Amino acid sequence: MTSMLNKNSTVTYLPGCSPFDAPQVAEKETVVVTSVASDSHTWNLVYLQLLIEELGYEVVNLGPCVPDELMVSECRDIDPAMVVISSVNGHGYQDGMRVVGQLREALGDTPMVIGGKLGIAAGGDTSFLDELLEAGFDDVFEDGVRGVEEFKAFVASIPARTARRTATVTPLRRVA
Ligand code: B12
Repeated sequence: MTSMLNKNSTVTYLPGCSPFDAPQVAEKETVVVTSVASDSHTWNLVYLQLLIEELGYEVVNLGPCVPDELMVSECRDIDPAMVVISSVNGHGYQDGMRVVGQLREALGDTPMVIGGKLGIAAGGDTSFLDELLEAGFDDVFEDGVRGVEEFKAFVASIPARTARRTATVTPLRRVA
């Protein structure tokens, strides 16, 4: 196809319409969804992945039965905007207490939460929730106590990491 322009042509673009401008392209932040070492349940993780994607994030789902060291090393590599731990087998409290300090050491003040069925009292005994908060979680979502609506509110409250939320596309260079 012959070009409408010859090599001496000059093209005038409307302000902001030039392909040589540097557009701001929204880049989705990444959230890590993971279960803990003892827990083999998976649909809770699938559910959370879909929910968090709907909230506008990329999700890396580490899956069930994630050993502590793997969780920490993956989170360190990914440097996520948030870590969401889910456990429903009744051992989430113990697993969460064990791993949160290691995650804090690796990720600093990155938001991290845990939720699901963390004990075996079906929300009846909430005494351990404060311990999880004191150990380092930013929030704890025990079924029947704090649920998905509260989780959504938590996600909405996370301060945007503006430097990473928008990426500047390298301007195209004009070929002489
Ligand atoms: C399917 C199932 C299994 C399957 C899992 C297969 C698989 N690939 O996932 C198998 C057979 C392997 C299994 C094994 C066991 N299971 Co099971 N399992 C279930 C069952 C029937 C359904 C779970 C499910 O898929 N739900 C669908 C998902 C989408 O929902 P969900 O898991 O409930 O998660 C929701 C909430 O918890 C919440 N949520 C979860 N995480 C988070 C995190 C955050 C941040 C937030 C906001 C919300 C949130 O959101 C989700 C959607 O509403 C439940 C009972 C039930 N009806 O719920 C028992 C259940 C979870 N299992 C239970 C138990 C005890 C076991 C075993 C220990 C049994 C045993 N003695 O071997 C083992 C544990 C194995 C292990 N190592 O973890 C108990 C847990 C009891 C408790 N915590 O008080 C349950 C509740 C059954 C019961 N009533 O006793 N299980």
